[in-house]
Amino acid sequence: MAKRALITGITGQDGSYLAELLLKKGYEVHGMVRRSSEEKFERIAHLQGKVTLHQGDLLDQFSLAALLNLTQPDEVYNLAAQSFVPTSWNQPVLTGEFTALGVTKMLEAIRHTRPQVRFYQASSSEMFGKVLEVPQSEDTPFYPRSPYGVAKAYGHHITVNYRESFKLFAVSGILFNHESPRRGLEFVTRKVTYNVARIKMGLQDKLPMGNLDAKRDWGFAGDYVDAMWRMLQQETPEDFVVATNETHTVRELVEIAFARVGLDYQKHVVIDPAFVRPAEVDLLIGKYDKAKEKLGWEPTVRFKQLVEMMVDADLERVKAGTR
Ligand code: NDP
Ligand code: GDR
Repeated sequence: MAKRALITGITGQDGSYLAELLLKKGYEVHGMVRRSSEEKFERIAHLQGKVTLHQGDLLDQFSLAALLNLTQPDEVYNLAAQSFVPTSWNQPVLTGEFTALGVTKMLEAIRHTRPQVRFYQASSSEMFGKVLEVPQSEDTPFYPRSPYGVAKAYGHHITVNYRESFKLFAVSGILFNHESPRRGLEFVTRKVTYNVARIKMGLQDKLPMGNLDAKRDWGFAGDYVDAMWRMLQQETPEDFVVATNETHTVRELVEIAFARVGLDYQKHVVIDPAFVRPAEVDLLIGKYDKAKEKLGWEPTVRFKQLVEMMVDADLERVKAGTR
């Protein structure tokens, strides 16, 4: 019989790639979606009829338990969250409700209705924040720098705690930044590649940016969802760092993106303090040795290739008049 998976956050970047991967592997895929006055499921439009969508919300614990009862999943991937770091300073309480307590609500629902489930929690390199070690591994202590990072650290620890307290198969993937042409427009990679395409097409001239010196370890989302799946196929539940072990500045990102369309970033990028954060994560670089050894996982797309893939996709979209 086909394995069944339930994905929260299926309408997000990672949810769409994970749904594709699981369908390819023969899974029956269920997704939880929030009710909205207008249904905007662009990222999974091509999967219509192949995945089953159910209304539910991380804030509503009974909706989670009901969904587990209804779908009887073998695996649950908890990808839903308020995931944009700057918003977490404007809406810290909501971020805590979704991104932190939401995890406990799901774990409680699993514990009481379907304890045999294998559970994946979307943890983040933002938990390392003001890093205490370079590069960062599963053993590096956390020092989050935003309400989002703090909320993710809670979600991480409660997942470990439920594994240890109730013997749940619950794992946490500490994923570093991962991007794709499906990335939300406000995140820095997509913001840059989309605006580069618009500038190239003569639709605007300037690109306002924040801190160009921040360094990130950027990978491809398609690679990272494969690591999530591999974590749930292990014999014993363990946590893993998923990264590329390369770090680049936002300035390099901007330089490569503009160069891809034959432009000089210095003529177009302007610094706008509105995009500078109250507290910054200056340097992230992940050590994925454990994932390589135990999961047989490695990234297939490197930084320059990733940026160019995104610029090319955005050029096509802008030419076609879509986003
Ligand atoms: P997105 O922001 O693209 O997607 C977030 C998803 O969560 C959307 O489907 C959104 O639904 C859903 N969601 C938000 N709040 C709720 C709620 N209260 N109830 C139900 N669903 C909700 O994120 P990504 O796909 O990029 O990331 C997936 C997960 O991985 C997130 O938890 C993120 O924090 C984490 N992560 C991401 C990394 C990255 O670089 N991408 C790195 C490390 C961790 P809707 O469409 O309705 O808004
Ligand atoms: P991040 O991603 O905060 O790392 O969180 P984001 O792409 O928003 O920022 C990366 C870095 O770029 C700098 N920056 C800007 N960022 C944005 N968004 N807009 C700008 O104009 C800009 N200028 C400079 C930022 O200061 C920052 O240093 C992402 C999210 O996906 C989280 O959910 C996830 O957990 C982490 O990655 C790992």
